[in-house]
Amino acid sequence: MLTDDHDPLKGKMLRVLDQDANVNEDLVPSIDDDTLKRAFYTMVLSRVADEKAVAMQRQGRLGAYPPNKGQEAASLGPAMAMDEGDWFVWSFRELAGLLWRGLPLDRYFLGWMGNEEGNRYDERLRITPPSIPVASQYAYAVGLAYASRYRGESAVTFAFTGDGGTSEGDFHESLNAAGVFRLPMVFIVQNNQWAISVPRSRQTASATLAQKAVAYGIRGIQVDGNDILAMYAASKEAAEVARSGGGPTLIEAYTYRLGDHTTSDDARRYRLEAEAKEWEARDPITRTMKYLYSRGLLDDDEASDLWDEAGKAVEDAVARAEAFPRPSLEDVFKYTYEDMPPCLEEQLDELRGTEGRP
Ligand SMILES: Cc1ncc(C[n+]2csc(CCOP(=O)(O)OP(=O)(O)O)c2C)c(N)n1
Repeated sequence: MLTDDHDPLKGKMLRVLDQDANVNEDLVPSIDDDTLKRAFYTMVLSRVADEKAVAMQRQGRLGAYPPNKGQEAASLGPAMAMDEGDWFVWSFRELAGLLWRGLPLDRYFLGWMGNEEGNRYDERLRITPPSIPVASQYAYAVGLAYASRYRGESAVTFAFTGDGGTSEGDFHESLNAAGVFRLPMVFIVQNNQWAISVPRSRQTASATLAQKAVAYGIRGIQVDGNDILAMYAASKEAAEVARSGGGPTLIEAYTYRLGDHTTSDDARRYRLEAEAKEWEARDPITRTMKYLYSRGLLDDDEASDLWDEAGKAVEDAVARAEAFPRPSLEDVFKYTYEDMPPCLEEQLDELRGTEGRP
């Protein structure tokens, strides 16, 4: 078992593919060539879409946005290890995984443009909406996993949060409950080294985040989060354990946020540019590309075509999102209560009276 051979308490991290594309042949998971190429394209698509979203925010076409740049492999590996009926409970920085699960990109843009319709997904995708209250998604992920088992389904629930999320009560309560009930779950912590301006060293005195699993009696593993092969292998094993009744696993994806926390942030004010530069050399996309080159599965021309294809797909998705009807005023009010209480009706009436005014 990878979790036995990579004990976080012994300081072992799982890595299969290093930044120069050397592979540990003993650990390479079985992934067919087409799937590998599709994984590369998905990361490229995520990167192009992410950069477009940042640019659109600057142009006033999209609201505050949390960039994913550098973290593509950390959500894609788990998504690749999922079965169709599994649950993908995301936080707010998991675009590559969402694309792999089949989320239409125009929905993604629409959601960040502030239109709630963007967060209304096809139920068959089994993707929950983004969760901004940090780690709160872990609580309902536990509920989903409990319900799946209660109904006799074989679904595994994959739940994401960040390193900052591990300091929230929801994180601890959820891991505790998942451990006690041996729920079919995979918890992924995207340790991107920063929670806004709080560095990982100030988040917890634990040497790793993966070792927090020990306290809850569940498996834990620290994985190179920029290594798509390692993220897939660890997630696949965790999913198999969960599906066969072996309980949850905590995966710490050791990665880095190359961009700002959100478009409202300026990371240069609290972290050294040299640090980001160092991590740029570990970029998951470059690393996967080098690996595909070395396997003869990709060359410069084909790679360039894939970036072009992604560019077109992003422009099409943006056009569809921008052509979507604007939300109505009522939308702001009508989803909290089944019957709108008088205080909200009053506010809605008042707002209707001001409609059209500058
Ligand atoms: C409960 C809660 N507290 C504070 C915030 C404000 N906030 C938004 S993101 C964030 C940091 C989250 O850091 P981390 O969990 O490491 O994820 P990352 O943003 O780095 O992906 C904070 C404090 C929030 N959204 N929810």
